[in-house]
Amino acid sequence: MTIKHILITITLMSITFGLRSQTSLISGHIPSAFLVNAEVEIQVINLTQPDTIILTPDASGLYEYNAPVGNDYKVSSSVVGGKRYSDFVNGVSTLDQVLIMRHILAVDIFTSPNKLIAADVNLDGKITSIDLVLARRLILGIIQDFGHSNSWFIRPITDPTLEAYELINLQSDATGLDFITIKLGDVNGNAVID
Ligand SMILES: [Ca+2]
Ligand SMILES: [Ca+2]
Repeated sequence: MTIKHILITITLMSITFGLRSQTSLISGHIPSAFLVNAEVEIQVINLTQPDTIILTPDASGLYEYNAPVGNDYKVSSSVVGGKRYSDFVNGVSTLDQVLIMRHILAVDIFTSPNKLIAADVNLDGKITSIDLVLARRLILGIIQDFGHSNSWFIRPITDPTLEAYELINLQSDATGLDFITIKLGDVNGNAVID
C-alpha cells in the first residue's frame, strides 16, 4: 500500500467517524391528553457543558433530543402556558378536603408520593391545617389560587418526588423518560386533563 493509499484510507476513516454522530437519544412521553389545554416545555439541561435545550413534545406527547455523549444531563418538564397554567380549581373537591384532614389526623396517612405532593398546596414541604384551610377556601370560591403560580406538576414517572431525570455521563440512548402530571389539591387524582 502506498503512502497515498494510506492517506486516503485514513481520510475515509475520519469521514466515517465524523459522520457517525457522537450522540445518544434522550426521549420520553408526557400524557398527550394533558397537552390539549397546556403548553408544555421539556428542559434538557447539560450540566457538563452548561447549556439548556428547550423542547416541545409533539401531539402524541413524545419528545426527543440527540444529546452529545459523555455529559451529565437533567431532564424536566413544566407547564408554561395554556388553560392548565391557572387551573387551580380543577379536581379539588370536598372529598380531597376530607382525605387531607384524615392524613393530618393520622387516620389514613398518605403513602403515595403523588398524594403527598398534591396535598401540600402551599408548597412548604409539609401537609398541615394551612393546606386544608386553603383547599376549603378554594372550593368555596373565597380564593382563586394557592398563593403561587404552580397549579400542575410534571414529574418523572419512575419517582415523582424528583423534579427531573438525572443522566450521569450519557453513553447510550436514554429512552422511556416519561412524565406524569399531578394536580395540586387533587389528592384522589380526578382532575380532568383533556
Ligand atoms: Ca403545606
Ligand atoms: Ca379530587
